[in-house]
Amino acid sequence: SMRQSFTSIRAEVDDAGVAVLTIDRPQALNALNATVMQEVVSACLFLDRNHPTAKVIILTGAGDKAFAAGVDIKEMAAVGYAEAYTSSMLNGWETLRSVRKPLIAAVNGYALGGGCELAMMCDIILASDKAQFGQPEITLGVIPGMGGTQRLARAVGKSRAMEMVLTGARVNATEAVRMGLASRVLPAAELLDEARKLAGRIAEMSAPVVAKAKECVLVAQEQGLNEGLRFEKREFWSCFALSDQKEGMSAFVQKRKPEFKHM
Ligand code: CO8
Repeated sequence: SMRQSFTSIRAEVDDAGVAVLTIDRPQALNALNATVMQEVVSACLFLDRNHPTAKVIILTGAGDKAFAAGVDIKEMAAVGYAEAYTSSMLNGWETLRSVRKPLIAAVNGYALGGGCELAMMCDIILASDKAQFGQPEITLGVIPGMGGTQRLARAVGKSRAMEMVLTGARVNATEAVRMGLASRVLPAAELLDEARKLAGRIAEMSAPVVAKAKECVLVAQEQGLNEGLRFEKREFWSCFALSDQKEGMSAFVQKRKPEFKHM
């Protein structure tokens, strides 16, 4: 349960159905060590599957400097190839792909390397005016290993992704929004409140319909147009099997606010 004690993240769920997970290693700029990975993944899976009142998950970093300054370099430095390969190093993060509830990254500072990749695994990125995004792996003699070469290229296009991945150059929040990597820049002091507002608006919608909409947009990133359109149409039709579709449409006809039962 969420009562399990975490050592490297904080977790809370509010009455509006918004869960906030905070990576809590500010002294290491929230570097993603094995414990952080295990705790973020297990908290997300728990919230997704066993916590019906949590509707949206916000991921952020403790302190005012970093979302996450990457995978923990001190933990990774001495790993050999055989160990990295046989232990499927960093593969645990891939589990986040199975989370049906929306994930919002509230990027409050550095999102570098694995931190940038973790933000890109989320469905929406909100950036504070202090946010800095980058894939500095090349400067460490490695390449991005948590989806950076793939998701960054899809998010910002080949040429800009190449520049970032081949040089390690960082982009600030304004540039990130201009490139399409993040949705909005917010003053640092307002970032979490705005993320909660956004999450709260989504939390009012029908949870199964939100999950369908999320899955369809992800298919647009992962598959071709023909498959995507076919997938979308089936998901669209399937909404008519839900009581929330009847509620949403009859509320419109009756000129009242819908009250979704999330089923
Ligand atoms: N890992 C471990 N510790 C870190 C990390 C990190 N990624 N980032 C920062 N820290 C630590 C620092 O070592 C320092 O600790 P200490 O006080 O013990 O020396 C503390 O956090 C504070 O950092 P700085 O003193 O460096 O703070 P500055 O404000 O001077 O600089 C920077 C901030 C620019 C963010 C700087 O810390 C930095 O460059 N960090 C590393 C960024 C980076 O290269 N990230 C990518 C890591 S690699 C990765 O994420 C993916 C690898 C994928 C491989 C796939 C294999 C399968």
